[in-house]
Amino acid sequence: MIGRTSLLFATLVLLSATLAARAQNWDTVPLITHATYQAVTAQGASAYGGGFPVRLRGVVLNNPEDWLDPTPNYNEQLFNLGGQWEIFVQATEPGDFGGTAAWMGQCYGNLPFIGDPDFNYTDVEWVAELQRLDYPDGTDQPPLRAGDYIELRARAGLPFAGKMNVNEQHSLSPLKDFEIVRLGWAVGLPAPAAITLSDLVNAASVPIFDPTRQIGGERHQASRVAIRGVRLASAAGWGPNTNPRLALVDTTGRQFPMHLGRNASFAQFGPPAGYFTVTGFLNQESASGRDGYYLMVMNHADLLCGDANCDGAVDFDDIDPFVLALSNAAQYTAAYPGCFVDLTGDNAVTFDDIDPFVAALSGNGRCGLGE
Ligand SMILES: [Ca+2]
Ligand SMILES: [Ca+2]
Ligand SMILES: [Ca+2]
Repeated sequence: MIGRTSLLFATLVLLSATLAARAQNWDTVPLITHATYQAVTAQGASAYGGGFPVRLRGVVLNNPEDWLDPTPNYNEQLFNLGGQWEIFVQATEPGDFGGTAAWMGQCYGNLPFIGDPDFNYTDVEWVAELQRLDYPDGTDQPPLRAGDYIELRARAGLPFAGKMNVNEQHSLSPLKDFEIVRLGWAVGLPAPAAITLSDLVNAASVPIFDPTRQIGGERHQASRVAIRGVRLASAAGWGPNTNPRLALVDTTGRQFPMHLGRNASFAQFGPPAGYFTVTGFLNQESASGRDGYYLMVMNHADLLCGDANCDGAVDFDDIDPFVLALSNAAQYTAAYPGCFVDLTGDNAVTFDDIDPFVAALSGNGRCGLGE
């Protein structure tokens, strides 16, 4: 009898929390900028003190399953979070910049500082949580995708490894749920900032950290960049869901880490042999908050080979710049700073690069073809 009473009580507590969560009037909740939410101190810690709930708007940068595996996986193993789900949302409002990640895990109870399986979602509960997020307009409508414009409605968040995330603060209570409202379908990804590795790291490959977030890793955190003039330091480990990360390197020897997502395209297409432009967004995982930036690349199509004029497309406009690179390297570098169209990886543009250039041209810049 006591058991049934306490079960009834627990059910009533959950029900009242659910009703309270649903009762939230979001129209009166402040709409804040990502720049405000991601502000940091000079030491790299979160400087956000605005509290919750808040609303943030922006464009979704990744399909969640291209980054983390959401497959339900209830377990009680220490550190094993079971299914995980995360999107990055880039600012689009005038005057705002950067972006914010929204994360959920299935088995919070397996975190050592919790250590209690009562804090894990069952597989059924986890699927229900994800359904809410993946289908903001109902399951009869298309799922949330990269390029959708959304409002993120956060009841909670935590600083994690250099970012201020939206999350549930490791709680199963509906009072900590975050919600997604799809304001625009498939509006498209924001144009990437055109950069080189010198915008992210110094000559010794030490990350550039600016606590005002105007330059370096903070500037580009959770937002799209197109990094030109890079190759792989090594192709070892190439494939979906790279662990450890690969290293990008430029002609000066600067290095920067790159993570390839879970998308099968990384198994279908091989690594580029030479230099390329790569488009993705920056993540940060850092103990100090002042380093640990890396590039997130979600699809093989985000690597571009043969873009001799670095305009983001590989087409006939690249032929003359390629011929210039072949005939006069100094003039080419002056005309197209940061670009390098060595496609064979021997650090020179020679006749050997002609065939791979033609292959890239006929393949719209797809890397890993005919090299
Ligand atoms: Ca940061
Ligand atoms: Ca081009
Ligand atoms: Ca070459």
